[in-house]
Amino acid sequence: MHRLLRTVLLGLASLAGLVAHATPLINAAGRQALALNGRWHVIVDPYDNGYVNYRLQRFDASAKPNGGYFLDRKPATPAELIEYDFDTSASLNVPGDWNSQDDKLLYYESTVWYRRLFDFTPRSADARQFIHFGGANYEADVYLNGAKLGRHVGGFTPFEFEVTGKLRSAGNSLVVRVNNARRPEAVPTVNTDWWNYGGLTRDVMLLETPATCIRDFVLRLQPGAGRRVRGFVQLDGSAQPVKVEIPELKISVEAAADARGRANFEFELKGAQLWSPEQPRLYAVTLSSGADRLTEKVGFRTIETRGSDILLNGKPIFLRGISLHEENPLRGGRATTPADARQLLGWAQELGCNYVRLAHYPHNEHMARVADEMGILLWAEVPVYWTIHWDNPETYANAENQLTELVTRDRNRASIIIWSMANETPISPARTVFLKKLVAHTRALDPTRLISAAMERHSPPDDPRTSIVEDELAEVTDLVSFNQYIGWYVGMPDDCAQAKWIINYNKPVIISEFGADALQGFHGDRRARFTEEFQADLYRQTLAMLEKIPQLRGMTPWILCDFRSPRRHLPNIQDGWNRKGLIGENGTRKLAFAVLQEYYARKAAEYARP
Ligand code: GCB
Repeated sequence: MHRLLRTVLLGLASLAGLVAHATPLINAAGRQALALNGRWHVIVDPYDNGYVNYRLQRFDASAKPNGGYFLDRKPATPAELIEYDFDTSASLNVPGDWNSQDDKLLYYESTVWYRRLFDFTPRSADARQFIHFGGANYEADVYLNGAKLGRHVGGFTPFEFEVTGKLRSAGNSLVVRVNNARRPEAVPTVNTDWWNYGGLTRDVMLLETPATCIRDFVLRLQPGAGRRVRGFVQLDGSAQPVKVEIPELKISVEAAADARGRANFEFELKGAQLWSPEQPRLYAVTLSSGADRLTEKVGFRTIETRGSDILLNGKPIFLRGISLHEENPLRGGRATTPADARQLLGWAQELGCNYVRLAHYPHNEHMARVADEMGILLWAEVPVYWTIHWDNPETYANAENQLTELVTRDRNRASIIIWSMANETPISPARTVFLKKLVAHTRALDPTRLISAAMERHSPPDDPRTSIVEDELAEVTDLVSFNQYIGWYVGMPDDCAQAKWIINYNKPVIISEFGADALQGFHGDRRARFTEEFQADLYRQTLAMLEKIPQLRGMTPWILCDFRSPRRHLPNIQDGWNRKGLIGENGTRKLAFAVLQEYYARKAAEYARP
C-alpha cells in the first residue's frame, strides 16, 4: 500500500481508537531494538477509575482528556489534585500474569494499569518504530506519552502499533490498561476449565525497521508438488526487489514486488533434508529488500492425509501426543520463556511423544519455535470453547481475528501441522455454520496444513456401551478428532472393555482428550477415584479400547501436567487444580506416565517398521 495512504488509514484507525496494526511484523524477536520486558509499575483499578469518569464516560474518548491514568501525570504544584502516581505504585514483572505474582490478585478479574518509562535513540532519521506485544489477556488499551495508540481484543495473540515520529529521546511513557473481565459474548466465553491469568503475559518489544520493511512472508512446500517451495514476501513501504537466500543450499532467488508490495516466490529445494521429529532440520533463510534484512530458521516438510492415514513427508505417521496448557506448574502461572517451553516439551519427549496439543488457545511464540528445534509436531487452537455465542456476528469476527493472528504468526513453523477451530462445542445449526466459516477462512489463509476441531461422542439412549461420532463438521475437517471420558465422567474404567465405536468417516481419527484426575502421591485401589492407581488403570484400559478403532492415528491424552482451574473445589485433592496431569504440581511423574510411555514405545516401534 502507498505509504501516505497507509499512514492516513492508520491515523484514522487510531483516531477511532479501535485497532492494532493489521498484521504484526513477522519474527518480532529478530528485529528487536529495545526489550520492554522487566518491572513495570502497576495500578490495580477494579472500578476502572482511570478509564471512565463518574458518569462512565471514557477519558480517552475525548480529544482533550482531562483525566485518565494514561496521562501519567504528576501534580505541577502542591495544590493540584491527582489521585494516582505510577512512580510510587507497586510493580510487576513483564512478561507475566498478575495472578501468580501477588496473592491478592490470584482471582482478580478487572483492570490493571501498567506503565513503563524508556529512552530511545533511533538508528537513522528515516527508521520506523513499532511497539509489539506478544499478548495481553484479555483486552488492552495502549497509550504512548498520553495519546492513545489503539486497542486489542483477544488474550493470546500478538498486536502492534507504529510509533514512528511519536518517540522522544528520553522519558517516553508507555501505559497499558489490561482488563481480563470474562464476558458472555467473548472468545472464550465466561465458562472455561483453566485459570483466567490476566496481564501483559508475553514479551513487549520496541522494534525498528528501515522505511520499507518486510512485514510478512510465507515459504513452504506444497503437498504433491515435489520439492517446490512456494510463497511470498510482503513489504510495507515502497515496492522494491526482494531476495530470498538459503546459503547452506546455495539458493538465491530474487523477485520484484507488485504495487501492493508483494513478491511471489517459487523455487526448487535441491539437496535439502526435510524436517521431521527424527531429524528436525532447520535452514537459515535470509530475506532482504533494500535496507531491510531478516533471518529466520525454517524447516521444510509436507503434511497431508490419504484415507485414514496421516502422511508426513509422504510417510504414514502415528501422532504420539499429549495435551498441554501454557502453564509452568513448578513456578506457577503462565509459561512465558523459551526455557519454559523447553521444560514442558522436554517432558513430552521423555514420555515418548512426537506430537503435542497446545490447548485451548494460542500459546506464546516461543512454544512453536522450540518445537521446531526439538522436533515436536503441534496442534494449535483458538479459544472457541464450549458454549460461545454462535449467533453473534461480533463473536464470530473476534474468533476469526484470533485465528488470523495465530495463523499469520506461526505459518512458517514446520512443527505446526494442525489448526484446530474449537473444543467440545454443542452441535446446533448456528454452531456448525460458524465453525464451517472458520474452516473456510483458515484454508484460505493456509491451504497446506490439516484442519480439525475437538468434537464429541454420544451414545444412543438405549445403548450406553456404543459410542457414535457423528458431526456435520467432520465432513469439512481433515481429521476426525474428539474428546472422550469413558471411565471418568462416564462410568468406570472397566466399561472400556465392552465399548463399541461407530465412526463412519474414512479419515484419520485422533483422540484429542481422555484422562482421569489423580493426586500425585495418593495411592489406593484401582477403583478408588483420585488415586494414581485409578488413573493408571484408566490409561491401560482406554489404550486397549482405542486400539479397536481402525482409523486411529494418534492421541493427546489430557494432560501433561496438573494445572490450575477455578472450577476444581475438592479439598485436599483438587484445591483449585485440575489433577488430570501425568505429572504433579511438584514435577513428580504419576504411575500413568509410565503406562503411556510404554504404549508410545510400542507405537514408535510399530511405525518404524518398513
Ligand atoms: C474437557 C475439556 C478440558 C477440561 C477437561 C476436564 O473435555 O476440553 O478443557 O479440562 O475436559 O478435565 O474435564
